[in-house]
Amino acid sequence: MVDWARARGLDLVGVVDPHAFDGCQPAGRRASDHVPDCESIIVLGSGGRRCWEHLNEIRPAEFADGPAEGHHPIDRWSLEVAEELAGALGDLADGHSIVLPNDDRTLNFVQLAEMAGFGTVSPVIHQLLHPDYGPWVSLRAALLLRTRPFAPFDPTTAAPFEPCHDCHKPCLLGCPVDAYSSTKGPFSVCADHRIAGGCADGCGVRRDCCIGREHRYGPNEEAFRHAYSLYVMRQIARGRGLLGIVRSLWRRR
Ligand code: B12
Repeated sequence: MVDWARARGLDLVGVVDPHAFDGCQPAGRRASDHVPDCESIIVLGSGGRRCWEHLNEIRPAEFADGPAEGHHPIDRWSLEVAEELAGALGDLADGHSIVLPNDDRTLNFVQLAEMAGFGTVSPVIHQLLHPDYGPWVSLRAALLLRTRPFAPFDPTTAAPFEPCHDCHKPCLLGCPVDAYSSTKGPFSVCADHRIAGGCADGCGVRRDCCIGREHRYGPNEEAFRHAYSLYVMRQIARGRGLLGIVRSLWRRR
């Protein structure tokens, strides 16, 4: 399954026990809200530049413009790959559901990724840090199954990875408005700054993390992804709220 997904640009694949995941999620954000008798969650993601390069090779026209309403080619691709995987699983995927990170009823993908064994959620910047890719990880889709074709990731078998423990935290200095130290929370501070034109080409916090710097997205990818989050921030600031935006992006084909 890993080689199969890798050939499609999604090189991070893991399996999560939905009972363990649901046990730490609020009502409305659980796997069982999508598939009541869910028995496994297959999580797909990408690290570094692989997914972007793959998509630009096979579908260059889709990246000619920046992000816009109803246009997120990476989400569309992720949905296609997850659907193909469900198809390949045949009867084992009967009654499945696919959840994307930008869906209106999404799941907490950062938590899912940690439970899938992709890395550790930073206690400093709250992003998932992969041992090689650091924060240059994008979480792409979750395939929820009513069967258990693969064993879920078992954290007791993995080597400990505590990336921020002894770090001098240069990431925090990468933010010109000190968003991660603000009592207002990172988003309002970050959003105010970015909507005013700050940090126009990328996130300094991500760039300054000690891990995975060689896997930083290329300029076009970084600009595209960063423009997407600015687009969402602007919509939130205009009062449309998160739900309205993600709903408008849903199942964009
Ligand atoms: C909505 C959203 C946003 C919104 C948040 C709006 C808000 N707070 O109201 C905006 C557009 C601002 C945003 C920005 C960014 N985001 Co964002 N975001 C999401 C998304 C799609 C949904 C979050 C959600 O509903 N979670 C489910 C609920 C139950 O969990 P929650 O903890 O209550 O959700 C909150 C947090 O997830 C938080 N959040 C969202 N993004 C990020 C990023 C960081 C670093 C942190 C600390 C928190 C955070 O906002 C949510 C709503 O309040 C997730 C994907 C996902 N489904 O998890 C990506 C996701 C969490 N974001 C991600 C990233 C990378 C970013 C940016 C760094 C992108 C960028 N280059 O600008 C910025 C960081 C901004 C900052 N200052 O820290 C990645 C994290 C990857 C990783 N390695 O951990 C994710 C997983 C997307 C992905 N497909 O990989 N994001």
